Amino acid sequence: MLRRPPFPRPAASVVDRLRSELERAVGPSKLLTSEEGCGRFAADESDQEPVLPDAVVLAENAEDIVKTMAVASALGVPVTPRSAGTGKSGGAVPVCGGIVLSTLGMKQVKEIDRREQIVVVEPGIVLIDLYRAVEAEGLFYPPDPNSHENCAIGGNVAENAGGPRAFKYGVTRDYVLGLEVVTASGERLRVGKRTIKGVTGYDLTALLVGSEGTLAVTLEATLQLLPKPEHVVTLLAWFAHVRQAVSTVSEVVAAGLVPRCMELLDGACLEAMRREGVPVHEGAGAMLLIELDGPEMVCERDMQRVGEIATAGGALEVVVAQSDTQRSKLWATRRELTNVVKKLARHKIAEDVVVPRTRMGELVDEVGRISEREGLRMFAYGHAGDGNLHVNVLWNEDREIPHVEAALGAVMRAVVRMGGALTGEHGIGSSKSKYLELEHGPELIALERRIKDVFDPSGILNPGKIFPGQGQRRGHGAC
Ligand code: 2HG
Ligand code: ZN
Repeated sequence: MLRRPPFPRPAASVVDRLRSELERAVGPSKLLTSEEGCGRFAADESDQEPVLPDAVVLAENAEDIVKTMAVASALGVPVTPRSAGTGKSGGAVPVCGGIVLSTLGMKQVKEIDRREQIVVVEPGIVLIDLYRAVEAEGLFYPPDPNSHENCAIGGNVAENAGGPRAFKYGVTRDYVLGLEVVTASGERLRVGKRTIKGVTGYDLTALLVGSEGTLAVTLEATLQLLPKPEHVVTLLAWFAHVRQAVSTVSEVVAAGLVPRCMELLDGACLEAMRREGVPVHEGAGAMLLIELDGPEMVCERDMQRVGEIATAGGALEVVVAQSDTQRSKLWATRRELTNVVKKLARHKIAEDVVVPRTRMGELVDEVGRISEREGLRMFAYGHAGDGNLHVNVLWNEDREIPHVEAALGAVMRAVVRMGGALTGEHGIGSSKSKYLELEHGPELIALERRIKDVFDPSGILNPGKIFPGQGQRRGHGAC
């Protein structure tokens, strides 16, 4: 785990008042203040150091959120909004202490409209339950951050989650039509629309999606749906070299084909899978997992073409999943990858950098060079269709930390040099805030800080995230 200097926390006298005022506002059954209770809300799924909040509010409805924000705002205490806590960038870690505001108890599907193809949900709904609800109506919600069994829509909205299907279907922001939110001062607002078109005024919905809980707390999201695809086919292509796999991705795109997923695993990942007993083609140094959806005849035709392109690109073998069970197995293996890699060392960091698709080979080579130079095991896998790769760094001992820091910095600089982005789907959070300036530069960051000030003048909403340094907080618990 990488450590950082601690942020200042609210003073003990403020914490006492906070706890009693929260108890009065939401009631004791929705409030946790014990070390054990709060301890469950100290970390997310990033490698960021856990920080104990002073209080946890288990919101069950919009009123609980409004009341919590009113108390926090009056006392100037930080609030870290949280739904399922599956984030990978430390977004839900309460780095300044204060309140964790959990919305996981708000799981309602409030409305599904088949004719308008929209669904209205609360922030705590877990993605798999959302899928089930809309699929029962013949509809489809495409974003899938590869953790649909655990993650909730509130976090997906906060981080603008992406995942394997983004190449064809885009990311969470592309499906959020409107939001109901509570601002830092406890004001309840609706932004956006319920229609496909609607360009009135500033697009605050687009701004709030991906704002990592720093501008407002989501109460409700109105999401655009699509008709459920008639058919899905999944194929696997094994290559000797990662460069062949990467150029196959570009050739598939150049041929005008639009698979819904194109996932790449490099040689180091395949090695890790072999060790876990997962069957991996002998001699393979890279793998592509490609999935197409649509009308059956189109899928079959396109699958044929993808197979031909992969073979022409040097694939050792192309295998088509023969059944739903086989498909699910392939995806289960891909989903487990993060855990498989985790077993290889005591510590792991998974970045989610993006480069132009055509430069992915360059990135993978650069990762190889950095890994050698710093003496660290590094892996690259992820959403090759989008040029969005999870560069992983593994280490065991604290003495390796300077090398880990050097490796991460080198990856971030390489990505920006190639015209890419620091994060494609996990957000900046607290883990990448120190690199923000590499991509955005000081003037843009100054403007972004002014936007933050407008929404949250005392800086109580998720301080210590996105922006480098001490965050934004100005309240009297001073962080
Ligand atoms: C994925 O694509 C997720 O599986 C998680 O974004 C990536 O933690 C990881 O390695
Ligand atoms: Zn991912």
